[in-house]
Amino acid sequence: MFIDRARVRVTAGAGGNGCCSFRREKYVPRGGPSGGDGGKGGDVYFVATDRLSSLLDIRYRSHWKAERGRHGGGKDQHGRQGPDEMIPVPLGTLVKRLDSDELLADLVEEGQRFLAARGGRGGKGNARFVSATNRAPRFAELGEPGEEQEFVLELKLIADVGIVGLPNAGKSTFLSSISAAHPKIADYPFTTLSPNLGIASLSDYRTLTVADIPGIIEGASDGKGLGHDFLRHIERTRVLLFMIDLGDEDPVGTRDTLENELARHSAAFADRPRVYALNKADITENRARFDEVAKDFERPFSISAATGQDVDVLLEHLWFVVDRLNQMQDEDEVEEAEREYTYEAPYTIEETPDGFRVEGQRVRQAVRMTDFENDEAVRHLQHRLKRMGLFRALQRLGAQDGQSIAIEDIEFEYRSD
Ligand SMILES: Nc1nc2c(ncn2[C@@H]2O[C@H](COP(=O)(O)OP(=O)(O)OP(=O)(O)O)[C@@H](O)[C@H]2O)c(=O)[nH]1
Ligand SMILES: [Mg+2]
Repeated sequence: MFIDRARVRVTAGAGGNGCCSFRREKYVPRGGPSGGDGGKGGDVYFVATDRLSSLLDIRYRSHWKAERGRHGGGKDQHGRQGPDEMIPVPLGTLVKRLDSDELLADLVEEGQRFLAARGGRGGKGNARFVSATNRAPRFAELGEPGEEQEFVLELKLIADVGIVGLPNAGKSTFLSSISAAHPKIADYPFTTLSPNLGIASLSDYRTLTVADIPGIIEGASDGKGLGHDFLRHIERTRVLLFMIDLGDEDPVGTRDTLENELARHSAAFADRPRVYALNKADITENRARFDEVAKDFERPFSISAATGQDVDVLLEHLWFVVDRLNQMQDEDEVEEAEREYTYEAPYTIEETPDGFRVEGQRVRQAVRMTDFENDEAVRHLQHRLKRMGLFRALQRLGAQDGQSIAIEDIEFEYRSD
């Protein structure tokens, strides 16, 4: 089964809790704090691999989780980091945000990764909170929860050559004659229901990846036949191979139909080089028509996908066109633009009917890592928020004593002291 769209939920590992403990040693009357830090939770990544060719595996497993970090221990023992979780996806996978459809990543190279959810930070043990004013802190941080995200994955095959043609033109027959792929072949229209990829081997270790897609008919872009959605699989091929049956009653009309449907699907095809193959030349009547049909096409190739006749000549030409385009691209490749860093305030403050709501990664993290059962931990949180300038900012906004300050799912009262 070929699956080219899938929804997936990922949950990164939570950080381990920091430990609160004190040294107990013989002959040392009062040992200092010795609670170790929790380990960071595992991250979740999407990783592109050429071992997969569809998103089928993701369909079967739609929720992926990374392990949490271990908790810190006494005697300054730090918890182990949770291992990262790698989700393998096929080359050509687009990662989009579920709610907005925003494109986040386009994984096209073997091993390319995208950080899908970040593991939570490990909580600090009490040993880390020793200060001049507090030599024996009796609290530790909790581990931060791991991020949770939902994505839509979409696959766009990556091939050098995309074959377009009416149903029955012989597209799948051609693919099976040049590669080890075994697409279904039959003498009825719409035999191919989903794209097939094949790799053709030429001499000297040269290869071409070729995509065979379902047949296109007039009106495909209005949903006729199998529609035209599968055309996105050849959106990023280097060359379009038009496969036209030499026995076609109106080969030029067929080409115009194909052109029209391509144009209606995407403007991306407009400047893509085209190569024309007139197929089924093994049939005697077809061979007799070749000269007449050929004059309306730019440099057409006469082939027989079924017998393999002149298929190698066509392949060499395709390779030549692809290779030239690859070289041109290498020359064009500009230096990757330097990444821009924008300053982001650590939080935003929004007025609410009974006070203020504070949002931001750092404040959220601080709150989530606080053990609210422990007064000392809560005081530590207040101290951190103060250092982030939060109380001064609230004051500037006119916060009054007794007003509610909401962060994440906790609320506290504002006091101006
Ligand atoms: N004589 C002859 N028959 C061919 C040739 N190529 C394909 N055929 C036949 O044409 C019919 C259609 O071939 P397919 O390869 O399934 O055509 P397709 O373009 O993939 O068709 P769809 O998947 O339906 O779009 C089959 O019966 C093939 O055996 C050829 O070169 N010569
Ligand atoms: Mg087919």
